[in-house]
Amino acid sequence: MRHSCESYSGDLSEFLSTGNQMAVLRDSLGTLKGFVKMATYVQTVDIEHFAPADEREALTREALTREVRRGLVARPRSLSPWMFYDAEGSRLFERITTLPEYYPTRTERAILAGYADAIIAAAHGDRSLPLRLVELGAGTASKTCILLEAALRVSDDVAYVPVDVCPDALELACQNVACALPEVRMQPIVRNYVTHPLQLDLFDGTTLALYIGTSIGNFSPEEAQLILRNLCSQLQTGDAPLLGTDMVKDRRTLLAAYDDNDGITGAFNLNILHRLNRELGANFDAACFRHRVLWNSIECRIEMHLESTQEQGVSIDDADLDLHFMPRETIHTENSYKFTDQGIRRLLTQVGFEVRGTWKDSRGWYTLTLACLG
Ligand code: AVI
Repeated sequence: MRHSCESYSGDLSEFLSTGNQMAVLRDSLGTLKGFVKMATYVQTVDIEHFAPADEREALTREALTREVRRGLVARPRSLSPWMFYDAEGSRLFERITTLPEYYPTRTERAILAGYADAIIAAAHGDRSLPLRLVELGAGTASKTCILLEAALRVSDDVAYVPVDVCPDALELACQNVACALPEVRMQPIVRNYVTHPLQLDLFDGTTLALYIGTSIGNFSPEEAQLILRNLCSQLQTGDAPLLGTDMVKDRRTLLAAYDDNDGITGAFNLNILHRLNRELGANFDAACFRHRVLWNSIECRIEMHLESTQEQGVSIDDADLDLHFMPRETIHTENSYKFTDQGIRRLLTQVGFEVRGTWKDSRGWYTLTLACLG
């Protein structure tokens, strides 16, 4: 930057990165008026299928109603983990990711920080081609910027396609990336990639498909296969998926990660009941349920449940349900599968991928696996 009242003979564009804008204010005679204003980069992002808020609310209520009628009448009772993520649940999840006991987020971030250049080099062999990063379940994209920065170090044509069921999360992801890395072209997609397989535009370059954050662990092996098979069908030779997985480790560490001392994960679990009170006119007394976590070593998964502490009746008016809970009866709310190297390899080869590279932390608690079409 230089003093605005002095003349400048150089080329002002040298101050700008690709795509940035600058307003140069002059009077009608063309004399520089005394200051140069640099505007921040503005990118117009079309969020595909962005339904109006009331339409989205109605769809969510419908899905909630369907899910409570299915899950709370069945034995054993269960509710699907997508129900955690209303505004309050998403806020609580963000807090979970910073808890000392919840190691997956910071471990994955550290692996990305250490190996982002190596991952990009392995995924993007031909640097002359444009690079597209597609991210399933993008959330706030806080870790993705590490990879996007590495991508920008080798290519000046980088696109980012965050895919998420939640338009608010997508908007935040776009804002975060646009602020930090304005050179990246953004093409967000609102989609439930589990129920509605992704349909990517044809791309003349390399696609790196990110499925990180160990989100795959919240699906059964059959569902996980289906998600990856759908992803595989959208990729071309030379493209690569990058999968983040939490690994099997000692039981104490695993249990603590889902049952923290401050009770944040408990509040996250119980929020499902508050959500049903708020959105479906239910009358759950959350104080009469407790957060329960167990390690299922046969299925290789952490399970979260809500356990009724007493005999009680609950009604959910908008779903026309009257429920009766016995003491210690549970609602199964989440599975979080943990992986082994063989398990990851098996899952990927079952759906048509081959492992191309793996990156781990020093304790081997978490793995990032880059694959390619087999
Ligand atoms: C989003 N998902 C990968 C988290 C997990 O670890 O399974 C959700 C979570 N549930 C409790 N704590 C975190």
